[in-house]
Formats: sequence, structure tokens, C-alpha cells
Amino acid sequence: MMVNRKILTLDEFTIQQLRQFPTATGELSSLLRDMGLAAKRVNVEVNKAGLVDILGDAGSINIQGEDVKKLDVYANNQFMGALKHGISCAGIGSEELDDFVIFDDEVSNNSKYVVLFDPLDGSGNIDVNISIGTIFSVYRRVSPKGSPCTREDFLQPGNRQVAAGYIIYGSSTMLVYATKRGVNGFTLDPSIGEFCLSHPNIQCPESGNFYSVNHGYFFQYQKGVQQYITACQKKTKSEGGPYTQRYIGSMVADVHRNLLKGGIFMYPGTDSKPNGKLRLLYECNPLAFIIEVAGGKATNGEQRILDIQPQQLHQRSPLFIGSKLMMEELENYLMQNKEAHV
Ligand code: P6P
Repeated sequence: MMVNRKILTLDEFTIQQLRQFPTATGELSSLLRDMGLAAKRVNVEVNKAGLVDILGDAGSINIQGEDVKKLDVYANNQFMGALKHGISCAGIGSEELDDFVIFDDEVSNNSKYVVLFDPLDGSGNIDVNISIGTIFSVYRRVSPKGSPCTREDFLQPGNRQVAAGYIIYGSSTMLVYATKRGVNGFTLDPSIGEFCLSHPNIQCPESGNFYSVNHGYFFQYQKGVQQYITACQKKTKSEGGPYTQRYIGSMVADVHRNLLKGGIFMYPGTDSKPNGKLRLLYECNPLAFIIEVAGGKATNGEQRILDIQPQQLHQRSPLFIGSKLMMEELENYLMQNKEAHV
């Protein structure tokens, strides 16, 4: 007999979580609903991307030195606007903006949190209709409430995150977020315009057979990474193989698949870019928080991503993230090569 399980919307879920903590102010729940609202607006434009001239370069070059596509700018403005006009956020940092934005109005100055986000990661894939994503990270501010937030509020190590999440604009649109209490996934139901709980209490499988890396840079990677990639290519059935190489050039999509199915995503440093390409504050930290709450691991090849003390908004970090046992096998190769160089 089919049991009609009540489908919880994101709003109902966050309020249900809130009711379990009577002393909670509701600001985090409100912030997550703000992010959900902005995500719905961005989703509408992403779904139309091929139809209107919202595509194409806005002509400007962002701080990353990349062509800015209009959808990046639109997404940035939607998330920044939703947070600025909410009751929970004192300021933001964004991949699209040169510096932190301190909202500095009476409500914002009394808000508890700051948010860092990449409004549209993988936007180079928009024109070819490959999944793209938004990534966000939430910190409790360390500066006193009642005054504008400060740089120190944003430059906290990832282990101080209160929540983190991503939205993936793919075959369906999903919002996945983690607090220390768990990782939950919500799928957008276009018929009611609500994110609905579809993936409760996500756990990352201890192992898997997907490995994600750009093979084009193989000979620029350090020896231990090369050896691990080669080992992935040689896995026998008894070793959980054969492995499948899946790398679609959109990290949110690759990490999301590996989170659900088991796997490892690698963006190592190279000879020309020793710190790799990915940004610590609004790409590596939030995904590392999510994967650890789900039982996986994330490092920069030497230390836990969440323990890195940030120095500035757009700093980069190598990233290795995924299933616990796959990460431990990689770490063994890295350690062997480190000792060999001592
Ligand atoms: P490469 C997209 O630009 C991105 O930041 C990630 O989403 C993606 O995994 C990576 O860069 C792809 O970079 O150098 O392999 O093309």
C-alpha cells in the first residue's frame, strides 16, 4: 500500500528544524529561505539561457580575469539582493566582486551571519547547456552586532562554518545544504515553485568508482597524484574497479554525483598554478563542509581544507574531495612521495 509521506518544502523543513531549538532566533532558517528564493529566480533565467540574449559576454572582465557572462552578473545580484533585504546577513563576499560587501544598514548591522558565494560556478558551460551551480558558505560573525561587519568575519577557517550549500541547475534543480546536524537535498517542484525535501540525511558512500580530474594537466601534477590517477585506471574487480572517469568541467555537478554515488574529485596544483584554480572561501570550504558532514574528506593535498586560515577573499587552493576510503588511498600516495623527497 502506498503510504502518502508528507513532502516537506524547504521552508517547512527549516521551520521544523527551528522548532527543535526553541532558543534559536530563526535567522539561519530565514537566511536559507532567502537563498532558496534567489535560487528560484536564477533558475528561471538559467532555464531560458538558450532563448534570450541573456547569454554572451557582458563585455566586462571580472577579478578572475574571465569574461563575465550576463547570467553570472544576474545571479550575483539576485543572491546579494536577497541577503541584503533579508534579516540575517550583515555582508557578503562573491566571486564576481573585487572585495567584500558590507551592507551597513541598521537591520544588517544587527544580523548574525555573513555569507560567501560563487553565484554561478561553471558558467563557461552555459552556452553548451551543461549543468552549472551556485555555492555558498555561512559564518556567524565574530565582530560585535550593532556595528558593520568586518573582514575578519569573512576570513574565518572553514571549520567555523555554520552552514554551507549549493544549488545545481541540471536535469532538475536541487538545493543541497548542510549544517552540523546533517546534509539534506531539496528538488525544485516547478508545479508549486517550491524546493521539496527529496534527499534527506545524505551520506557519502565510503568508497565508489568515479574519479574526476582534468587529464589534460596530468603531466603537470605532482608524482603522488599521477600515481593515484594511474592506480584508478588499473582497478580490478576485486579492488572495486573498474573505475569510471567522469569530469564535466562543472565542479558542483561532479561533486554532487560523487556525494550521492561515491567518488573523488581532484583539482590539484600544477607546475604553472601550484595553488590550482579553485577558490578557498566560496568553492573549497563550503563543499568540504558538506562532504565532511556526509562522512567524506577534503584536503588541499597536505591539510584538511577546513583548517586552512584564509588570508584574502579570492585566494586559491588545490582541492581533493570525496569518499573517505578513496581519499585515504590518495593520501597514501601523496605521503609516500613526500617521504621520498625528504
Ligand atoms: P578546468 C569551472 O570554471 C570550474 O571552476 C569548476 O566548476 C570546474 O570543475 C573547473 O573549473 C574546470 O576547470 O581547468 O578543468 O577546465
